[in-house]
Amino acid sequence: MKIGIVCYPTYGGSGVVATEVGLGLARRGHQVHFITYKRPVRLSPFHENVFFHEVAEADYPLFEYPPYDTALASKMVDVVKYENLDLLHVHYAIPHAAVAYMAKKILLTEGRYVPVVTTLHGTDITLVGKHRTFAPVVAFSINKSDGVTAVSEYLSKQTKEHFKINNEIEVIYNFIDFDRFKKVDKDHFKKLIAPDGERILTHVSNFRKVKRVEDVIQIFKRVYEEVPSKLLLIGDGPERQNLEELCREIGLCHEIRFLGKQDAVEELLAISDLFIIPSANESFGLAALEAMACEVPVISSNVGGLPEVNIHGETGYLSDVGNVDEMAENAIRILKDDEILQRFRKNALAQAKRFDIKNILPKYEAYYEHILKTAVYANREKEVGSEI
Ligand code: GMT
Repeated sequence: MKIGIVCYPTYGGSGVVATEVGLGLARRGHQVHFITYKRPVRLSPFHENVFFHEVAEADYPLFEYPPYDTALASKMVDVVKYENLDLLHVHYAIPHAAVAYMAKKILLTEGRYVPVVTTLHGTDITLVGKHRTFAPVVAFSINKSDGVTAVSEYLSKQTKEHFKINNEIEVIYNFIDFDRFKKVDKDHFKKLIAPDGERILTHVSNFRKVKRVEDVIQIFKRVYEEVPSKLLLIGDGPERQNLEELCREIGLCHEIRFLGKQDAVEELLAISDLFIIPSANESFGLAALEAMACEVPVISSNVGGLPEVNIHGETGYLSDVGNVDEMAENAIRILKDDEILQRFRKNALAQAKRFDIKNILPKYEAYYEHILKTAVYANREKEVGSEI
C-alpha cells in the first residue's frame, strides 16, 4: 500500500505513535509518505520506503496567522496525486481530520477518491477538541472520515459521549517496539546518577499542566524522606520554570535533575526503579508503557486510559488525581523491598508485552484493508458522482 501519514512532528505522544506506525509499515514493505511542517523527531534520516514531504510556511505580509491548514491541504492533494497514494492516515483530529476532508473533496473534483483514516489521541477530544472553539469541526470531520481509530477504550467512549458520532470507532491500542525499549545493562550510568545505590524515580512528559508534574515532585519529597532516592525529570514545556521554583522551595534541587528533552529515553528508563505519571487526564499514557517495557513499575493516577495500561497492585498502583500521599505510600511500598520491586518489574514487562508492536501493527494494516475495500466503494460512487 502507499500511505500518507499526517501528524505533529514535535515531541509528544501523537507524533511519536504516527512516526512509529509509519516506520513499522515501511519495514513491512509499504510505501509511507509523511506530510508535515518539519521532519518528525523519531523519523530516522533514511529508509528506502519512507518519504518526507515538508509543508512550506505560508508566509505573506497580510497573514497575521499564516494559514497552515490551507498549505497542508494543498500539500496533501499534491502528494496523493503525484505519489499515487491509496490512503491518508491523519493523527490528531485538529486540524488534520478537517484538512484531510478538504483535500479529499478537492481530489474528488478530479475524480480521485482517497479514503481518510483519523486516529484520535486524547487532547484532540478530551481537552482541546470539546472546547466550543473547535467542537463542531471536530465532530464533523470525525463523521466524514472513512475510518476512525482511538488509542484506548476510554477515548472511544469519551468521543461518543461528547460528540454525536455516526461512525464506528475502532480501538487500536498504542504499542511498544521491544527492539528499542528493553532493560539493558547501564549500571555504569546508574552509578553516576545514584552513586550510593539510591533508587531512581523517573517522569517523562511535555510538562504541560495536564501532566501535574508538581505532584511528581511532591511524591518524590515524601519518598525521599523514607527511601534514599533521586528524581529524573525528562522533557520540557510550559511548567518547567514553576517546577524548578518548587524544587528550590522544598530544598531538593540537589536530588532532582531536569534532563530536558532526550532522544534516548530508553537508556534513562533502563536505570529507573519507578515511573510516575500522575496526570489529570491521559487517554493512554504511552510514556508509562515505555517505562513498563523497560521493566519499570508505574505509579499513576486512575484516569482516562491509564487503568487499561497500568494494572493496580500488579504493574504498579493507581490513585485518584492529586492524592500525592497515597501515591507516595505506594511508591515507598514498592521501593523499600527488593523482592516486591522485582515482582512489579516482572509484571510490568509481562503487561507491556500485550502491546507489542508486532501484534498491534497488523491491526492497522487490516484496518486499512477493510477501509479500502468497504468505505471506498460505498462512498466513491455517491461522492464522485456528486462532485463532478
Ligand atoms: O500527552 C500529551 O499531551 C501529548 C498528546 C499528543 O497527542 O501528542 O498525547 C496524547 O496521545 C498519546 C499517544 O496516543 C497518549 O499516549 C497520551 O495519553 C495522550 N495525552 C493525553 O491524553 C493527555
